[in-house]
Amino acid sequence: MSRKKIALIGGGQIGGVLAQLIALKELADIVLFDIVEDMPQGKTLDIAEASRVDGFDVSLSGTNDYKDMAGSDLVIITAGLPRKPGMSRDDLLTTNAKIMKQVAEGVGENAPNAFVIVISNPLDAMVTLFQKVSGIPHHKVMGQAGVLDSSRFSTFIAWELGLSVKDVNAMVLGGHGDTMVPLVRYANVNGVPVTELLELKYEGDKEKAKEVMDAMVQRTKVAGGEVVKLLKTGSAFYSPASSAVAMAESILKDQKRLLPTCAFCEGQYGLDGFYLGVPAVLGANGVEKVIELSLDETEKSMLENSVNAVKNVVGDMERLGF
Ligand code: TXD
Repeated sequence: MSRKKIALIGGGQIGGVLAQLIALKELADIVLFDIVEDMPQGKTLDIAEASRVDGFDVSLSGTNDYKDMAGSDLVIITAGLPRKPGMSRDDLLTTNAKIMKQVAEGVGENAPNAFVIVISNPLDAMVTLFQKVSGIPHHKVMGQAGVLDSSRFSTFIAWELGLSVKDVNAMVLGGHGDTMVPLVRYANVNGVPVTELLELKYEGDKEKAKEVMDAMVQRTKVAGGEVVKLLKTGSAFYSPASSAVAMAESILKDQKRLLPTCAFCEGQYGLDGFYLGVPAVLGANGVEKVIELSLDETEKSMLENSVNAVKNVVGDMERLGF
């Protein structure tokens, strides 16, 4: 098996952690691109110099030239500004759309056969723009948000129940904004519904159990902002990197994991020709299938609300000329 190559576009906070995680997992050789001179070269040199200690055999290089991403199997994009306290993800639209357009041209020209995972915010709009400008087929272009939002939800559930997070399965659908849809009904711990475990914990007090679940759902929706507020100088970067690596691994190793992915819908969930966070099978062909779950009336209306929020941002972007 020949070695895989991953290009990381954006060598900031998330880009740096991505490079280190990919190296530790020996998932692929790494090219880290940024417009800032010397910085990606410095970061990759630093990570490479840990290779003896950590025992990984991958090649790492930093660059300011798009040509160096030629032949990449997969590209992960974090180029763009992160939020500052008080900002919504949508506030980043104009600045990051300009950056994403440049990036899409660079990737489209130099790595047209790669799979692409976009991380930059506002996520749903940035994935849409990247695909349109790069011309890379829809099934190869996707966004990372749902894996992280679901991991956050799972973490809160594990803390609340005092159980291992390894056994928690919870999924968040919809756009990567405050209208995201954590799926309460499907959340479980090794198959046991979380709603049931909460009722057991609160000795049959259904109201209390619901109150606690509602609070976890709410915390999940604003979890990105909670981190931004604490960090003060940027947004979450460890967990978004881990989440994108899980998606990359599923594609490069053809694992066929069912992961919440910002994927192109063609009729699913009543959406045609539109990117949204949905459960998708990720394998050697990229987004191999979008799974359409049955949703109850409340879930449907929450998802519709989220779809409208995404449509508004994408509409704003188009009105701005992107
Ligand atoms: O789950 C998710 N999808 C996210 C997304 C979770 C958290 C943060 N998320 C978003 O990722 C965040 O709102 C930002 O839009 C991106 C990247 O976040 P990061 O924390 O890594 O931001 P940094 O540290 O500012 O890094 C951005 C880098 C920086 O080094 C810039 O020099 C570079 O992007 N940059 C560019 N690279 C390439 N090409 C161009 N044009 C360019 N412009 C800036």
